[in-house]
Amino acid sequence: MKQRVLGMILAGGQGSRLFPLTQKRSKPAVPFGSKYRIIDFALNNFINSEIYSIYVLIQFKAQSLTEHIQRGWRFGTFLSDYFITLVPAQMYRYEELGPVWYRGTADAVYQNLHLVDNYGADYVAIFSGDHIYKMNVAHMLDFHRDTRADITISSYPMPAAESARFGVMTTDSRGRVTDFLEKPDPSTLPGNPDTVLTSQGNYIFSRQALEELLETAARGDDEGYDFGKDILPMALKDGYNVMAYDFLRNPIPGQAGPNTYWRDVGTLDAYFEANMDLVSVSPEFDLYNPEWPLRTAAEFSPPTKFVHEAAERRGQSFNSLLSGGTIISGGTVRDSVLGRRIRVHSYSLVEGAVIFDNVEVGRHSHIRNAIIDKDVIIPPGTRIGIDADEDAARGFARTEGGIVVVPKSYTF
Ligand code: ADQ
Ligand code: ADP
Repeated sequence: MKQRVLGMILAGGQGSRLFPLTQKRSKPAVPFGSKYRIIDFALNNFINSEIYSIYVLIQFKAQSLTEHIQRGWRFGTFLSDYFITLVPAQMYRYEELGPVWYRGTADAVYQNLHLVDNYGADYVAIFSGDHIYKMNVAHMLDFHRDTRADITISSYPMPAAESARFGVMTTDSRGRVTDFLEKPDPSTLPGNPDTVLTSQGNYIFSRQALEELLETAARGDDEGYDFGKDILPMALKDGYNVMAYDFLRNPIPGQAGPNTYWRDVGTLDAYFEANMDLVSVSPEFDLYNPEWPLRTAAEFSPPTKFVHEAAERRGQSFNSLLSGGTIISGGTVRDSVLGRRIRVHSYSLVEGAVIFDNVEVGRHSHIRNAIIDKDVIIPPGTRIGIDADEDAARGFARTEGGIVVVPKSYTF
């Protein structure tokens, strides 16, 4: 009989370091790359790997994510094994746990273990909804089966100096995990290594191991509700077979060479850089691979238009991504990622900017090194990212890397 694989996406993250982009939405709902949201990449990884039964676990500021998924990620109605269903924290175990929301990543799954049971899953793929990458989950699943693992963690090498942001593991020669430390301070790493093997926050569990570990953790006295902090160290202590899957060996159809691209986009600078990569001449991350289609919630917007009325009112754009509903009339856009329904008026210059949906750039404006969230009208003659004092006077945050952020619905 065909083995049953259930996909779960952890999508409750606050993304506090992305503030103010996460002021009104969770991190997985943050727009990325003109027409996508961060969660689209995790969803596409499942769909392109033929995992069609997916629960998306949400809780924090989930309205935007909910609307995105309902608008764009619907299956038909009569195939019961094809679903992408949102699972908000709903105190399903109220009688047993009292009034608690999801207390961590493992608790989010624990509170929904009945879904694993109802589905009759043999394997549960529990993936983070926070990252930009492509991953053929079917290949990781083969590895999980071949090594008879109880748990497989997808892993990625990182400079040791970054270890405080990740789960860090050591493995034996066959890839079996021998030790797992959640976010260790680099100075405490044994042997002072240059690189470490980090967890990508993506796990495949055999069902029995998942149920046993989550039930055991729930019965324990220690307040432990995270996969990285609590469940994985416990699994090692209890002798489960925990394997590290090498992400760099993950084959993506239609893509030559190793699969090296994986970005956390956890900070505004990292987020900005990842967008800028897309508009570079040879991006590391390819949106145009027809063998790995990247779906999102589409909208029926009119085509993008460029209006050139005179030599000095040249509507033009270079090295940029644009989506529907946009009119570049007499202004210039370069090295920028623009969302939908953008207007760029005459004599204005937008360079090195990430602009979300519904933004109007008035005449004679100049925008540089900026992220502009949704629904903003920029009046004529405005400068953003040009003069630090002007930006500070308007209350715009400026990142370490010098990126200025204009929050959603800001009024000038
Ligand atoms: P963190 O970066 O700390 O470490 P975490 O905040 O646990 O990640 O979020 C992991 C995923 O779960 C994200 O997709 C997030 O949106 C989601 N999430 C967080 N809290 C949730 C909740 N209460 N309910 C539902 N979803 C929730 C983790 C691992 C590390 C690993 C890094 C890789 O713990 O070991 O190295 O991810 O980025
Ligand atoms: P600007 O202030 O930059 O000069 P406008 O908004 O006046 O730009 O528009 C300039 C040109 O852009 C218009 O003459 C028209 O050709 C085109 N344009 C503007 N709005 C629309 C629209 N809604 N549909 C199609 N074309 C439009």
